[in-house]
Formats: sequence, C-alpha cells, structure tokens
Amino acid sequence: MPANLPPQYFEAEKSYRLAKNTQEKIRALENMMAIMPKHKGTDKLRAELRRRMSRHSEELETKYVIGKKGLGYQVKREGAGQAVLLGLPNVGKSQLLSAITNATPDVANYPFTTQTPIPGMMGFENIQIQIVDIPPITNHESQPWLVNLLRSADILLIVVDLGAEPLNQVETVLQELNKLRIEPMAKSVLVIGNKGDLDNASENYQRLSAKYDAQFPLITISAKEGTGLEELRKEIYQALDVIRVYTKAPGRKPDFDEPVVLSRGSTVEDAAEDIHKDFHNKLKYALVWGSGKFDGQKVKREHVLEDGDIIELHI
Ligand SMILES: Nc1nc2c(ncn2[C@@H]2O[C@H](COP(=O)(O)OP(=O)(O)O)[C@@H](O)[C@H]2O)c(=O)[nH]1
Ligand SMILES: [Mg+2]
Repeated sequence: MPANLPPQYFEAEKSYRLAKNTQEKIRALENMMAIMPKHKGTDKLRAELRRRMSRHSEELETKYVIGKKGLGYQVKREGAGQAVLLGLPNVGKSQLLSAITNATPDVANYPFTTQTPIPGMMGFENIQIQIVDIPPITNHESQPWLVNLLRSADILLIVVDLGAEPLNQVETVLQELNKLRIEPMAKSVLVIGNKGDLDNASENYQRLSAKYDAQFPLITISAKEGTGLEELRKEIYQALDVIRVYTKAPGRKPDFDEPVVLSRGSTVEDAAEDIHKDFHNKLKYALVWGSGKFDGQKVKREHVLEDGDIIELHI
C-alpha cells in the first residue's frame, strides 16, 4: 500500500535533513509525524520515525516515550537533586541553562524555542545538581509528561525577565502551576530575576521583592553577563535542603570527592543504607567527626548527621 504523503511532509523532511542540532531534528520529526497520514501504508515509516525520535532524544539525555496519552518525555534523574526552570517565553531560561550547566540549548530572541525538556548538570562544590529547561509554561495544557516532571522535581526555579513588568510574570507561572494542580508550597521555590544588566532591572527587582520577599527566596542575576551565578548555585543547593557526609575506612583519610548526599535530618542508619542496601542491617555503630561531642565519637545508628560530617561505619 502506497504511503501517499502530502507535499508538506516532504518540506518537513527537508528541514529534518537541514537541521543543525538535535533539538531542530526533534522538532522536524514531530512535524513529520503530525503531517503523516495514519494508515497501513505509513506503518513502516512511522516506526522508522519513532526510532529516530528515540535516538535523538537519547542524545539529549531525554527518553522519548509514546504512551496511551500521546507523546511524552522522561528526563532521567541524575545527581543530588532536580530543579526545573519555569517562566514565560524569552525570559532567558535557555541562556541560564547554558550558563550554569554543561547543556547547550538553543538561545533565541523569539518565543517557544524550547520544545523538549533539556537537562543539564550544574556543579556546586563537590556535587552535581540536575537543572531542566522545559517548553514555556503557558502552553502545557495537554502534556501529562510535564506534570509528572514538575511533580517529581525537588525545586521550581521561576525565571522572570527584569526588563519587563515582573509581578505578572510570577503570577502567570503560579496560575499555570495551579491549573496543573502543582502546589508550589509543597516544593522549594526560588524566584530568579534575570537580565539584571538591563536599565530598568533594579526598579523591577524592587517591585518583585516588595511583593514576594516574604514568600520566596529571590535572587537577581544576568545569565548573559554571568553575574550572580555563583550565588545562584549556592541558593539552589540550599533549596535542596540536603547534607553531605563523607565516609572513611578505619585508619584511612576520608574521601572528600564523593560525598553521600542525604536529606536533612538523616541518620547514620540512612547513610549506611544509601551506601549499600543491606549495610544498615549489619551496622553495629559508627564513629563520627563533626556532629559528635568530640572527634571520632562512637554513636548509635539513630544519630542525626550534619552537613560535612565524616563517618566510619562498623559492622
Ligand atoms: N540583556 C540580557 N538578555 C538576555 C539575558 N538572558 C537572556 N537574554 C536574551 O533573551 C532572549 C531569550 O533568551 P532565551 O534563553 O532563549 O529565553 P527562553 O525563551 O526563556 O529560553 C535572547 O535574545 C537572550 O540573548 C540577560 O541576562 N540579559
Ligand atoms: Mg528556551
């Protein structure tokens, strides 16, 4: 059975061939799949396009899934935590992602450039935190994958363009979250005023601060000029509310390169479990440097750890 493809399909295919990067390829493939008529004659072609789609989305470290509810993406969680960038089009989310992570998203002076989630890893001291750029929050209605992503995220980073009226921008994002039934108060939220290099930025930041200072931590940056980014990394780390614990073997020095990252309030037992699934069953006691009354103090498994503690586990 012939495929009988319409001319628009071949145009989309041409833009696929000419695509300069993975994001553009995915966009073109999405068009091809939308244009392609659905019948027996196109089954093979559709399978082939899906294969390409999975391959390209893997290149972006994003899994492209085709479920009952349509197309979607799964972002593999990596690192010590996950933060999602939210904001209206053009506020500089992609610019920010490329400034603080290893990702290379498209940055462009027109809306709706980002169509797929793009994860990147941000280093902070000795840990890595995943930051995910997503399509603009204002057109998500029918995208269940996005709701899942927002639910699973540890931190919501609301990005505001300080060159424009800031309060509406935050309100719009909060309203969209409300529509998607995401409760921002159940998460760590950080409001980032971007484009701090623009003339009217400080005035707009004042207004933002006057309204939201008591509700959310606020920070001003310029993703383009790279200002405020060190402080931003620190704020994101603090919003994660985790502690870093270092392990050592008896008579050895601790390994400061690979902390065990745990949520605040975790105990020696939690640390043991994180290191090895059945380690905590065998655990008899631990020695702790830091949160003990003295260095090398013998503590029980219920001992609550603090950021920077060094532990030696004994089984
Ligand atoms: N002046 C200034 N422009 C910025 C800054 N960050 C981003 N932009 C510009 O804003 C436009 C939109 O940026 P982009 O990252 O694509 O926005 P997105 O739609 O939120 O992902 C681009 O022209 C960027 O160069 C900034 O800190 N200062
Ligand atoms: Mg973008």
